[in-house]
Amino acid sequence: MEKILVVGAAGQIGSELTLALRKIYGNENVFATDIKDAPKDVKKSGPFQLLDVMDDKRLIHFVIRYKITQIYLLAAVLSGNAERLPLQAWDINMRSLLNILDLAREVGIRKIFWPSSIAVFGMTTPKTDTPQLTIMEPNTVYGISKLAGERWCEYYNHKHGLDVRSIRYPGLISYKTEAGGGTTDYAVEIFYDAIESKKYECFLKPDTKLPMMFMDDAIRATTELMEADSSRLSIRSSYNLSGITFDPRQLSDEIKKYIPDFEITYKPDFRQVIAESWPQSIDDSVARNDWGWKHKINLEKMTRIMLKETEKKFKHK
Ligand code: AKB
Repeated sequence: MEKILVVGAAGQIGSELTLALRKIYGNENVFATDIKDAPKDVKKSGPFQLLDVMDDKRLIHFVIRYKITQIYLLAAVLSGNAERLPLQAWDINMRSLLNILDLAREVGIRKIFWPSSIAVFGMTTPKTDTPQLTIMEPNTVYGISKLAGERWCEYYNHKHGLDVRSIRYPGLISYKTEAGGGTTDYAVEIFYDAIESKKYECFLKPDTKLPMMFMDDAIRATTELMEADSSRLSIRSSYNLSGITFDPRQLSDEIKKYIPDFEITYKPDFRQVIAESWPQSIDDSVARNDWGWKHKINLEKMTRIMLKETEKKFKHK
C-alpha cells in the first residue's frame, strides 16, 4: 500500500497533482502539506496539514508517523521571485531538496518526484529543439538551483540507489491555482485580465517564444513517469518535456477569436532577459522513447479551456 506525501500541495502544480494522486492511490493515502492553506477540494478530499519542508525534524516525524513510501516535493521559489531574493531562493530551493533526498535515503522512501524546469538552460544552449543532453549554463538563481538540484538527484540515484524521478517542466498554464513569480506566468495572467477587463499589459515582448504546457498534460506526464518501470528510465537527472510553443502575440490572437475587442500592450521588464535565456522549443524524444510520453493539448484547445474555466471562476467569486 503506497502512502504518499505531497510537499507544496497548495501551489500551482500541487493543488492539481494531489487530486490526481488521490484518484490513483485513494484519498486517505495521499497526505497534502504546505506552509500555507490549501484550496478547499484539497482539504476536503483527504488529509491536509501545515508543514514546512525546511523543518527537517518535523518532516522526518511526519514521514515515520504516516509510513510514507513516496514523496512529491513541489515547493520552490520560481524564476522572477528568485531574482528579487537570490540567497533566500537558493536556500529554499536547495535545502528543501537536500532535506528530502537525505531523509529518503535514511528511512528508505521508495520513490521521489522533484520538478526541474527549462530554466536549467541558458544563453549558450541551442534555442530550438533543445536536446536532452546539451550545453547548460543557466544565468538565473532559479535556473542554477534547478541545475544543481538535477545533479543532486542523479547523485543520490547513482550513489545510494534512490529512485528519484524528475521532469524539466516548461511554463505551466492552469486555471485552478494561480502561479506565482514565474517568467512564463504571463500566459496565465492574460486569461484573468482578458475575462475581467479585456486588456492585458504583458511583461514580455510580443515575439518571445517559450515552451509551454497545459496543466492536464503536465499532471499526466508526472503520474506516467512515476508509474513507469524503473528499468526503462535512462535519465536520473531530469527529463526534457515538450508541449506547445507560442509567444504573447500568438496567444493574444488566439484569445481574440473568442474576445474580439481584447487588447494587449507590451511593457517588458527584467523577466524579458530571463525569457531570452531560455529555449523556444524542446526535444523530448528521450522521454517519448523511455516511458511513452506524448502531449495532447494544443494552443487552440488550451485557450478554449482556459477562457471557459476562468470565466466560471469569476462568476463564482
Ligand atoms: C518560471 O517561469 O519560473 C517557471 C518555470 C519555467 O520553471 N514557470
